[in-house]
Amino acid sequence: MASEQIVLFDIPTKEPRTPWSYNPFKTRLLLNYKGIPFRTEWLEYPEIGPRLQRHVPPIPDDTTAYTLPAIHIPGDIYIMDSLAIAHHINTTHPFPPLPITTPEYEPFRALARSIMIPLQGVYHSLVFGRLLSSESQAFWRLTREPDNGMTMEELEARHVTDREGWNRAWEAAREPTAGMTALLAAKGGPFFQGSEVSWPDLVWGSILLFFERIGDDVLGAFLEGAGEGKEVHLRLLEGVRGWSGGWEE
Ligand SMILES: N[C@@H](CCC(=O)N[C@@H](CS)C(=O)NCC(=O)O)C(=O)O
Repeated sequence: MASEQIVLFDIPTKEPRTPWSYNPFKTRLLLNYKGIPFRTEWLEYPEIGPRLQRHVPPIPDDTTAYTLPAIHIPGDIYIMDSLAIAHHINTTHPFPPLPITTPEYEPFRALARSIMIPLQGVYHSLVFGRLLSSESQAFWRLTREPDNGMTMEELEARHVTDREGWNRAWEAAREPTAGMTALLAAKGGPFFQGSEVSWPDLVWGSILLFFERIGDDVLGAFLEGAGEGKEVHLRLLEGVRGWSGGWEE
């Protein structure tokens, strides 16, 4: 019965609604990889706090108290945070296995951070301009504009429209991208552990899906920056793509 299914709370694009956000993508990939039936409940940014606050404690000491992904498991269990969800699901559904703390985990996290930080101006402005509904756009003006110290339009002008700004962002991501390529290729691919899937695959796969959802220009710039290494990222992307559904109405 539908009411007995797990519910994944995810942030939609504007109509027609599709997933795009990389943190919720991790849980979507996880549930599909584990073969767990679920349905999607879409929450625009301003709806996240009001929907979750009766069920989960806020994130301590953080200006953002409630985030997605979150899931609702029949029996009235709510879990917020992609990693907490992954640990819980690994306990309730040990098969197929999904090792989380692999030897790649810490170097992977550091590389992913170093890739994403210089790209923030690119993806914040393009998510705002291309993907979000007007409701979520209004929320981003209140939260991401102070974060970036400028309007979304200024951010886009500086990091996307201005080709020098665009090139500078991708250039800064190039070295950690080379590190990520080496880590992903180390055991022969398509996954970080070779033929076995582990948590970093779902996280990195989510980021590649996110780039793709923003646009061919973004995924294309990433792959160009990866140079000859682009094939290993494309193999991972195709390796996780089959787990990216479950939202279609
Ligand atoms: N550590 C968290 C991060 C989640 C996160 O930051 N989610 C963003 C969407 S990608 C969010 O919900 N932000 C809410 C807000 O900015 O108010 C996880 O992996 O679950």
